[in-house]
Amino acid sequence: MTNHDFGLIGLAVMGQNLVLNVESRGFRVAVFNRTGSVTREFVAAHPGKAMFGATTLEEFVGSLARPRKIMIMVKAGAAVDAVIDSLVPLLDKDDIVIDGGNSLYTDTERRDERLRGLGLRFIGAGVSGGEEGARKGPAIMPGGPASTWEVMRPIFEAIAARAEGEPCVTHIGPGGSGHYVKMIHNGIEYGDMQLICEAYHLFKSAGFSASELAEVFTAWNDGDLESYLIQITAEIFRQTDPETGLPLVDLILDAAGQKGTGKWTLQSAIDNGVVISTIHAAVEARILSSMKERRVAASRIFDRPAESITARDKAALVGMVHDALYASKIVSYAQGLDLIATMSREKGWNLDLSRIAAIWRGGCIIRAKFLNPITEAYRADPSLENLMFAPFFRDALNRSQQRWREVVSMAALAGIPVPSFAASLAYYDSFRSAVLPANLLQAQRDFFGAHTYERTDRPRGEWFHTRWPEVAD
Ligand code: NBP
Repeated sequence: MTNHDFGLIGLAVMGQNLVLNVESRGFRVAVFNRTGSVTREFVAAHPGKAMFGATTLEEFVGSLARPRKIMIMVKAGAAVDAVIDSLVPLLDKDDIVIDGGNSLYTDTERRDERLRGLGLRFIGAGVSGGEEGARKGPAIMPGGPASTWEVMRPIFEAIAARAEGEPCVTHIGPGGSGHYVKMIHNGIEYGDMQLICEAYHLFKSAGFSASELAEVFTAWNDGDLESYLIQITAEIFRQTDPETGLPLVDLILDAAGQKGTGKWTLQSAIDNGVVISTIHAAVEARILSSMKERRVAASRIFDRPAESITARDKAALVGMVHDALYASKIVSYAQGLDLIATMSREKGWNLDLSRIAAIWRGGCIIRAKFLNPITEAYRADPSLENLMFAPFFRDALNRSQQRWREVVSMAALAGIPVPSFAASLAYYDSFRSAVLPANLLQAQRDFFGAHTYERTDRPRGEWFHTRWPEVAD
């Protein structure tokens, strides 16, 4: 049979669920996996589906209608190149290869250039939503030529999640922009998760039980923090360990893992001169958490503060932490979107931040009510310089800032690390400060390196140097 509409290579958790999703929308699919037993078992486990399990790559390619539409869903990195290398000799002009994994956007640009040179078409598509999203409807962030997007559009729109009636997929932009936006999505996800963990840490230190925590997060999920991550956090607090009957969360080791998209986001921010301190703190919090043995040893050596968090009024503490979390979340998104906007200008991608925020409203891990006002803010002003300037978020920050400060200072006094709350607050305070101490910094630079400085009493762009006194060593 040579009439399959869509082919997928890589039948691990994402590939399996994604291809079942595609099939369920009425497309005939062909699948292939490097380890053949995986293909056989997968096809056998889903009888009655319009699905062909190929035993060789040649058979797989031969089973697809032209132009072929082949999605690669394998481990990011060398595996993607290995699959492309073996596919290329089997393909015909205008066939479409889609990399749906979490590839680094620079790899996507390299692959795009190579395949274009061979007369093939390439799409680098970020897919978010994990296993469940892949099966029921992910958010999809495809980058590549608009004409190739148009060919893929019916399949992508059919399988994507929907929010407010619209499919959670849009043509992000050219080249590696789809994977870039997915990378920043993951960075923002790191920030959201860490902020929730910091709120949890404060509540736990104040003596909240797992069932009280479940109630707090359930209530939050009815308000302006409504989101998938808040929802699953409430569920996590409800889960007990079948063996011990204890809350499962208390039995899980506090050493976090990470795969790389957070680190790539930081590297891009540094390359572009954009501050994403909330996400930075979140990535570093995972690194510090992973040093479990060192932390245990240090906990025996270093003094802890005399103060602890005592919540005589638990409801008041919940309200304060809510505001600190909400304000920090605004800062985190402002930073992440600033990075996307900066990169868009740098690369000439012409990205539409309103559309990007709109497709994140469904299917993906960071889906949240919060993305509605972000979508609106960029729709109202596509050239919005920073999300914090949008009236909705400006007012929310002004309303929250006092309690946000109280939470960060309370945590500092009790010795509870809240790196992302604190980094967000420091960013906010720097951002809203008309005057910062960088005058002294410029003086220091001029002193030791003749780097020159501008003056407050002269127009910008005029540079001065002072002959500073010599200092003895
Ligand atoms: P994995 O990232 O665990 O990759 C496993 C798949 O890659 C298997 O099908 C494996 O085949 C194949 N593979 C490897 Br490894 N090396 C290969 C090679 N040299 N040639 C051909 N195939 C090779 O799978 P996943 O968790 O489903 O993720 C797939 C992609 O989606 C990744 O880029 C991931 O970052 C991204 N993603 C994952 C999630 C998630 O929640 N898991 C969410 C969003 C995006 P084998 O069976 O022969 O070993």
